[in-house]
Amino acid sequence: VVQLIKLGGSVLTDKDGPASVRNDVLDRLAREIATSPEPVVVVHGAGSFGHPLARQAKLAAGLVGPKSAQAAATVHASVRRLNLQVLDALRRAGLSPVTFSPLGSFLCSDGLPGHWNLIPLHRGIELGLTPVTHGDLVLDTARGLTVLSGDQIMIEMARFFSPTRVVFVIDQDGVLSAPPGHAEAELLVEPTLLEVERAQAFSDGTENDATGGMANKLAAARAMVKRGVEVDFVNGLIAGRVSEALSGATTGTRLTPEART
Ligand code: IP8
Repeated sequence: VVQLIKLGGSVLTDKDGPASVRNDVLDRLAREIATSPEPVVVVHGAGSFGHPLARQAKLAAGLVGPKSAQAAATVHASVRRLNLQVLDALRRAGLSPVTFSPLGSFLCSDGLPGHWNLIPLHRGIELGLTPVTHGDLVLDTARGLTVLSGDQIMIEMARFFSPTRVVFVIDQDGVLSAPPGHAEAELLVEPTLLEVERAQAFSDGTENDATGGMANKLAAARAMVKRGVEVDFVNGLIAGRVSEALSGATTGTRLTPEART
């Protein structure tokens, strides 16, 4: 049995700032992941290493102009720089992380991820390695290239691994009923899927994000819960929340398959 964790790019980086990592946060999160009683598969977002340029060059729509290929290569290289820093932090925490790159393995059709052979990741876990992957540019049969979010990758992973738990590490205390700052925004602790759907509709299109931000994450979470997986959202900026979630405690928002309606 494994646990799946998505480290949000907005936690690892300041999404609206230049491409730089919050090193203290990354190191602490790596140490918290290392306390997991079960093997962990780590997926991370792109944050400021991917979203600003991917949005600016409209890469989600594919190879739309003469400079698209070059922009795609730039974003890919940048995301890999972030990925190396994640590997370094996980190694410092005592784990043995290895990256399985989506760009070399995934073929999307019009934005929808196709098959990815995850057996090598499974074998890696058996050998004591910690598989790591990330949101990235991937090849697409209709668009040439597209932006594949780590959140989409989580759905594929959950399908294959049937994890005990899926944890989304974000930069707020959990899922809010309305976008942060909104007068009605309050923390949903154990929401029904209907409440999650409402929160999703509320956040749609409100963010500076190449892959749909919180709305996309909530859509991914709902898809997983419907298949019987428990999904947690925890604040990665607060020490201890991730290790507690990995040990089974509720520290933010928990979506459970029992609370479906
Ligand atoms: O941060 C986006 O991945 P995400 C990947 O997981 C790029 O949504 C290249 C912007």
